[in-house]
Amino acid sequence: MNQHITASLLLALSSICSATVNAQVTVKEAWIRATVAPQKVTGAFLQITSKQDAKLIAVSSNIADNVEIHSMEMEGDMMKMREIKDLPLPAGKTIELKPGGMHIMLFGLKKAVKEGEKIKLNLTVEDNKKQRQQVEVQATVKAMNGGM
Ligand SMILES: [Cu+2]
Repeated sequence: MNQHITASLLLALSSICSATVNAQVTVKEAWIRATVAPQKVTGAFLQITSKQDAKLIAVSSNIADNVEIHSMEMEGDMMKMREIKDLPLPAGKTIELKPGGMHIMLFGLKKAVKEGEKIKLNLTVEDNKKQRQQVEVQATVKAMNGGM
């Protein structure tokens, strides 16, 4: 009887532990560039670190119709943005998305985003076992030149 109770307790504990193990992605310094009314596009920036090899495969936000991950690459003399389908997150390495570099782009904004607001971003991260995890991030809206 006692043994049975111990076993189910262990089982319960181990499922709690595996839930914690999945929380392997940390996001810091998330911010979004403020917009003025007619503007339908803006950029989001953050620092993301995964404890395991993983990749960022999607970002969404309830204020935008479509969200893409972009890289900036030189093409001749021009900097060009290109959509990245998945952004590799090597174990333990902090990947920085910042103005002039890789960034998240929000299209079809449903409203202007104002300085000081908090906007929710949902990140989908897939590990090398194809297990997906949702990471919810609160990004702070900063003025046009904030953080540059
Ligand atoms: Cu872009």
